Amino acid sequence: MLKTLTLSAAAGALALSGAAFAQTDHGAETYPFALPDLPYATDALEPVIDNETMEIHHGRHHNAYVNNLNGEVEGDEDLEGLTLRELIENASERSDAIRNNGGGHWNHAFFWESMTAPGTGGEPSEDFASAIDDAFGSMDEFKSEFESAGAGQFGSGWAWLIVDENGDLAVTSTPNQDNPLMDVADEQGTPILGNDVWEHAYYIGYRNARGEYLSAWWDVVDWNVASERYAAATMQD
Ligand code: MN3
Repeated sequence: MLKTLTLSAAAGALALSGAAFAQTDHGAETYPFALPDLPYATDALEPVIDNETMEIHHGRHHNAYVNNLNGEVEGDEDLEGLTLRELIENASERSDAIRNNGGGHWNHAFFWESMTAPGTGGEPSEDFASAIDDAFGSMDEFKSEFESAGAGQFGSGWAWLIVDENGDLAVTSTPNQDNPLMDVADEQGTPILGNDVWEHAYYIGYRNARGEYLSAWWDVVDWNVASERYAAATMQD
């Protein structure tokens, strides 16, 4: 039985000096994987996302992905030596359990850091804002395309803003716990923002109204984090 959930995830910490937030490279994490603390209180995102949803989503759903992933990796010397990113990016070569639970762990760790209390998320950087205008025409058109991707994802999955292989911004979606880092994704790239459109992400507050959740979600997006991710993604290219 694994009792390592409180183990520090500091191995994956990426120090960004001068930044007002603590962005973490969860892909650098290795076995045994650990549930990261939320970067805010469970009620911090109200009224957009309610306290009960956050408690269950983080404490039960995300925790289950972490536990299940550890259970799958434990005892396999080849897998135990891989980072989370290495485990998921070659998803086509992994078991469904690694793909689903590894993706679930990465996606949720990324998701929590994509959000902040309403009204505190700042604005996109100049570079990021102009890239959004170039790719989509305007911020409003970007939001509309992202919401459509989330609403149009049949069943459970995620809506994403990515930097694609050409260094351009693009909107895409993935089923289940897949993400654009995976070789199985229709459109691959570096995630900048991701929104969880599984019913467990919104059903208490919004019931079946996924579209209302998607349009309300912008109020809790952390544009400072997204801008830093955009800068890092385009610096590497
Ligand atoms: Mn979820």
